[in-house]
Amino acid sequence: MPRTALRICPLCEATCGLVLAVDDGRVGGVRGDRDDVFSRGFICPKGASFGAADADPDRLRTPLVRKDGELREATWDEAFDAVAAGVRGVVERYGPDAVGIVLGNPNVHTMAGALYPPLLLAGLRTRSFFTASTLDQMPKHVSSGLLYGDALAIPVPDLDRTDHLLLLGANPLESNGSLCTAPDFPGKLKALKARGGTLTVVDPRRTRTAKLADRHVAVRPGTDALLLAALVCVLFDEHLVDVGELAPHVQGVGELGAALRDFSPEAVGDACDVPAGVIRELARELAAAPTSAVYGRIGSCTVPHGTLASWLVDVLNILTGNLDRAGGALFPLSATDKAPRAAGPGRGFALGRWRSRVGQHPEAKGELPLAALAEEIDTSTVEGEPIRAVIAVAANPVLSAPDGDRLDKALDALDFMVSVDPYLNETSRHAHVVLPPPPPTQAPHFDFALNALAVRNQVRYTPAPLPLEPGRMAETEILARLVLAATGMHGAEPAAVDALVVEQTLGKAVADPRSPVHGRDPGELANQLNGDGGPERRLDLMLRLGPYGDGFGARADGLSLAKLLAHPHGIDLGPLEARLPGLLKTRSGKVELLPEPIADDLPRLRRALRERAEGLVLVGRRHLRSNNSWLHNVPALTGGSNRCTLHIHPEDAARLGLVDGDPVRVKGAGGAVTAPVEITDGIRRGVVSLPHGWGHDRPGTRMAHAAQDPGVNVNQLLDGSLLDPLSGTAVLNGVPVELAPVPAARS
Ligand SMILES: Nc1nc2c(c(=O)[nH]1)N[C@H]1C(S)=C(S)[C@@H](COP(=O)(O)OP(=O)(O)OC[C@H]3O[C@@H](n4cnc5c(=O)[nH]c(N)nc54)[C@H](O)[C@@H]3O)O[C@H]1N2
Ligand SMILES: Nc1nc2c(c(=O)[nH]1)N[C@H]1C(S)=C(S)[C@@H](COP(=O)(O)OP(=O)(O)OC[C@H]3O[C@@H](n4cnc5c(=O)[nH]c(N)nc54)[C@H](O)[C@@H]3O)O[C@H]1N2
Ligand code: SF4
Ligand SMILES: [Mo]
Repeated sequence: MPRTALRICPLCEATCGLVLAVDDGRVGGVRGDRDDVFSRGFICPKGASFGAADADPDRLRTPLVRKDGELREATWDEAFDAVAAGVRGVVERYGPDAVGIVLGNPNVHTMAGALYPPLLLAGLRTRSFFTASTLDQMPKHVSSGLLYGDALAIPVPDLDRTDHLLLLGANPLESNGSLCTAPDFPGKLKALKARGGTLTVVDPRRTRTAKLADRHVAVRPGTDALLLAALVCVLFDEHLVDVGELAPHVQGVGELGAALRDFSPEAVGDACDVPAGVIRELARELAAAPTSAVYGRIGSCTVPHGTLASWLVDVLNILTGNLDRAGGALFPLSATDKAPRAAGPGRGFALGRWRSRVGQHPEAKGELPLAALAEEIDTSTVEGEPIRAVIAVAANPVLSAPDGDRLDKALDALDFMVSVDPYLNETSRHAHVVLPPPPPTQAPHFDFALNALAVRNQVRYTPAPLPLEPGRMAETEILARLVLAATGMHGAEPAAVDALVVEQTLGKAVADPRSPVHGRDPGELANQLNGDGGPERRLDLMLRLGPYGDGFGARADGLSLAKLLAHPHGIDLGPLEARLPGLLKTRSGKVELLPEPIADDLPRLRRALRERAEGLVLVGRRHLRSNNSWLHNVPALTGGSNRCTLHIHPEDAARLGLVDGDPVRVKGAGGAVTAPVEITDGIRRGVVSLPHGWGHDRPGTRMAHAAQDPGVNVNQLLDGSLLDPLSGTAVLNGVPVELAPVPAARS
């Protein structure tokens, strides 16, 4: 029978509500859910292709286990037997640090990815922990950790109410937004302009977002921290600093002004290629606007001074009195956050509690740089055990991280590797066991991670639109079994994993005098939990103990899973509200404006004033119909302008004798690739751009459509040595490259 089913889209951070037309176990049409309390019917071309992506025939249906060197279909029991033997063998022989855990981006888009990896990490107790964050937003975590004492406290621009948005290194018209969950980000920018607000975009490319802006500043790649420091400098210089109501909760304003004194607009102008006059004007506008918000993303994170730039974004919001107020940048409060606590000193945030074995990179937020994974596997000349087994969940670092060729070899030499992945791709082809999750239509959805970054507080849950096909295993169960197999409890019931979490969480809650369930019987509370299985019961638990929860009866109208299920289009929890000082966990109990690790990194920024590499630098780009490395197998989402071409300015092309469409050799520190030239004045002089996630021509993969137009792996140009030192984040933008025409092309 044809019917419709709701599903929150997992394909980007916007979390749009979709209405799927379902017939005979398949998705027909897809439209945006007009009744969704948050996305209000918005949908993009990726969401519209959700059915095609979901039904991709190359998605694996059964586990694969390597026998005699070859990956063959196997039963789930055989697969988990092999995982237990493989991981435990390495742990017992070499210790837990010899097992690397690698988590990729889609973990923030699945319930399983939120609920189980923390248990895997805690159970295995390995320090060899890597995620896509160190190719992405780790600088923001570090800056938040240092400023607020909480690496997860990330303020988001109040898109719906701000009068002035300064956006750096983000292209939400293609990406649909990041660290700022906002369905219809493009519409919100248009609405900002329609209500008389101002949009400034800082990007070396004239992106679709930049075209929408009142002003586009084509900054030189990698110099946002200098530009932002100069804005701060002007605020101090021209007596425009006004911290406003936040003043009692902020320390270090004076010290900050002194520390940034030498970064005047005149001093940074040459390095940034932005005239001093423009910088002064930007600063004055920020200060003069009734409300304003500064927001930076990939182009300001994955650069040599990513942490400083991320910190300066918040510093500007603070100095203009716009942090934590409507129209500025605010901290969301999601339904599964911990209930807010009373203000006061916290434990603070520590960096570098341990270091990586080979490169001696400091940990950040418990993670080591993903760019250092290969060396941690293939280097045995340094003291300590190399990584000999890898557990990869939703990760494709062979394409996403620097120097995929080296990682390819390293992964191939492992004693054991398991990938939880729907595809046999560039990374999972190295695994001894591949555990495929079901397609999204067979999985329920709740945004544990992204609701905490949303521009409006709201909560939505969509149960699985379709039942699991025979032979399928829910990803939550796959990960629960993986936790058991990897931690020496192979064979135990996966439900025991969830039951243990429930027991521990309730145990803590009843002992906490501030909890609404203080003093109650945990067993009785556990019996009250609803849900079809462990993951749903855990969701119910988090909702009920959360800031909007029913507290197991303490607040009659509060949230619970039952209430959420009764509101299939979600529940609006209102606009973002001020959360300071309660949210602060710094040792001082204040916003620490000039933390020591930041101050210690300023001399490096000062040196950057004078360093200006000659020659071309490379930046990335995203296409609306792409998603990192894994959607190139869906025909509806490929072709047209979604191609792996090298964007170059007409003058640079002419100087190098390059003709549109010709192949060009691009050389970087880590290697060389050949891609077709696309000449466009949408990019500034001196800068070229290649998208990431391409390079689908490796043998042993099973992504037939992607392999037809493989593109090249931009990250092969990197050797993995360039990192933002505070966060361990790879420098993926502003990378020096050389170009050479490919002679054969002219015949
Ligand atoms: N040069 C350059 N490199 C970049 C970037 C850049 O801008 N420029 N961006 C970086 C960023 S921001 C990120 S986040 C990383 C992403 O890096 P990764 O996370 O390594 O890559 P993804 O392509 O997002 O996909 C990871 C894997 O998840 C699998 N997958 C998809 N859906 C599911 C699911 O539901 N469950 C499971 N278990 N697996 C699933 C896919 O098949 C794929 O193998 O790339 C980074 N790399
Ligand atoms: N369609 C699509 N959507 C996606 C993804 C995708 O692959 N495709 N990936 C998702 C993921 S994992 C993430 S993290 C987000 C990322 O979301 P965004 O941050 O919006 O990502 P990008 O589109 O890469 O935009 C980064 C911009 O920074 C610019 N840039 C490069 N270097 C610099 C610099 O030094 N300074 C400044 N100011 N700008 C610079 C680039 O030209 C580019 O336009 O997108 C998510 N959404
Ligand atoms: S904007 Fe993102 S969440 Fe919304 S439909 Fe498109 S891919 Fe899905
Ligand atoms: Mo990302």
